[in-house]
Order: sequence, then C-alpha cells, then structure tokens
Amino acid sequence: MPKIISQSIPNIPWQDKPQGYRDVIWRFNQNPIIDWNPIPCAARLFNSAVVPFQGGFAGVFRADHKNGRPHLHKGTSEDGMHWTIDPDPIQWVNKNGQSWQPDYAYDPRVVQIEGKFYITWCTDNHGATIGLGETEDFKIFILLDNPFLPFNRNGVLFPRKVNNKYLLLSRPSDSGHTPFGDIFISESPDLVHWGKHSFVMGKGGDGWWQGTKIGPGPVPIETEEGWLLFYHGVSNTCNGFVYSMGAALLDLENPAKVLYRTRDYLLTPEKDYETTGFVPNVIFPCAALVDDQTGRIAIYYGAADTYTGLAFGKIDEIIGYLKKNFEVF
Ligand code: BMA
Repeated sequence: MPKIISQSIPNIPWQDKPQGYRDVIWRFNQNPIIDWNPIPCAARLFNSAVVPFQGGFAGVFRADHKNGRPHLHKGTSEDGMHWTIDPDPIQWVNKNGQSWQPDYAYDPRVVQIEGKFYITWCTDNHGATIGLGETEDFKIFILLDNPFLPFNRNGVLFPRKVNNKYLLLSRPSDSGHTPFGDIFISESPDLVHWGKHSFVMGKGGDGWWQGTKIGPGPVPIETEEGWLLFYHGVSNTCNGFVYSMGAALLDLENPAKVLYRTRDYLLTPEKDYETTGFVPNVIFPCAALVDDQTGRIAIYYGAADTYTGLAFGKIDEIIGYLKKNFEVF
C-alpha cells in the first residue's frame, strides 16, 4: 500500500466491497444516509464536507432551504453515517467579532491545517465566488477574506503548505450554470494574498463524461506517490448535465502537474437516489476521509442535489487502477 500522510481514523465509515464487484469504488448499501426534508427549514442536504473531530466527526452541510436558497449548517456524528444537523445555519463573525452572513452559501469543503479547520464554499460577492472561513471548535466560525473575485466555484484547499505556500484549487466560472470549466491552482503565503495561478487540468480528453467541465472535489489526499484528487466531470446531454466522479494523481512537490488521470469515470449516476431528485443525474463529491493505517477511503457525495451518499474505496486499488487506466492531456 502506498504510504498515506494523514491520520488514523479507526472508526472511519466502512463497508467491505461486495463480492464479485468489479470496480474500485463501491456505494454504501444503506445510501442515501440523508434523505429529503432532514431539518425543518431545509428540503435537501447534499454536497457536504466531513472531517474527523474529537473522536467522532463534524460536518459542514449544504442545506437548501425551503425558499430555494442554500445555506451552510453544522452537523455532528459519532459514526460518520448518522448525523445530527443543527437546525439553524452557521453564524459567521468577522475578525472583529461582527456578524456577517452570506446571502447564500453552498458546496463547502473542510480541511484541517496546522490544527485549525478551514472552510471554503461558494459564496456571494456581487456574483458567485469562493468564501473562506475558519473554526477551531465548530462553535465559533470566523470569516476570512475571499480568495478570489467573482466568478469562481469549487475552492479546495490542500491539507498542508507545499514549498511554504498554502494551495487552493478552484474552477473559474460564469454567473450561471456554467457550461465550461477547468481546474486551476493558486498559492498564498498567508491565506490572504493569492497569486501564481496555474492551470492544472481541463475538460475533454477521451472521456465524454468529462467533456463539458470539471471541478475539484474533496481535499486532496497526500500519498508518497502524489496527491490523490477526486473530481467531478460533467457531460452535456439532451436532458441536461450529468455529473460523474473521476480521480487524478498530482505531483507532490508541484501539484499543478498531473501524473495520472482516469480516462473512465469512477462513479456515475446509476441508483435511483442519483438519477432522480431535485436535479437528476448528479454525483458531486465534496469530502473524503482516509485512514492511514488501512488505506480505507470513505467519500461523501451529493446525489441528485437532494441526498447525501457514501462510497468506499481503498487507496492501493485506486492508485493501481489510475496507473493502468489513465490519460494525460
Ligand atoms: C453545479 C453546482 C452544484 C450542483 C451541480 C448540479 O453547478 O451548483 O452545487 O450540484 O451544479 O446541479
């Protein structure tokens, strides 16, 4: 097994691969783990981020309220599968302790860097862009400066500095349901000033499943072979966009360099809870837990912009698969 630079999560959500199953990623057989109308104010919880916290798990969830607007809610869980979701949205304060709430907030990612948890999400600043905040205890949430101008979505921080710089993946976009999208990387010495923007990888290639746009998913997983990045790839059909999941391995020292990238998707909408819902045919991964002792990975994904699902894989099988079934373009 390639060495993983992470933490031990003995209680990582897990289910063995079904016998005879051929692929490297498999679904939890009790999916979806969060169904319609999970809290009074919100119809749907999906595209959400989970991290190990105090022996259990904490999460920042995208909750689409019944007025149609998305907001972020905190959740806690002992086993990563059964969640208690705060009925009220996260209340942000700025560094001076003053309250400031975004008009809407969606698709969060959470990462622990040097003891603090950082949250990135799609926020509003006269148009969609990346929001950034921090918390140490999942009680007080402090807003930091937005890294980018509009329009941008899918901001994903790396779990450590590389060459002494914080790194942030993102997908520059337009103001609507963007019909294009590639993954870029930016760096910062202080999480305030961002620059040195570089292209990482784009839509297209042999796989039509990622022919319209792609965007980074969960926080990259550090292994001795490179950063394992799950991402979403989108194809355009006569019935609209279809969102699937792929993976790439990025160079450890220079993550703008793609070493391998799946030609075929790893997960595509197949189950009813993925093909039917508020937005049909969406698999949108936003978090991956990894246990460095066993190499087990648990991926949290939004299904059909309605449900939260879990999928599993093992690091050695995924990287082995990537090395055999890849393309770079
Ligand atoms: C994207 C984002 C995601 C959503 C997806 C499918 O543009 O808005 O939150 O899951 O579309 O609707």
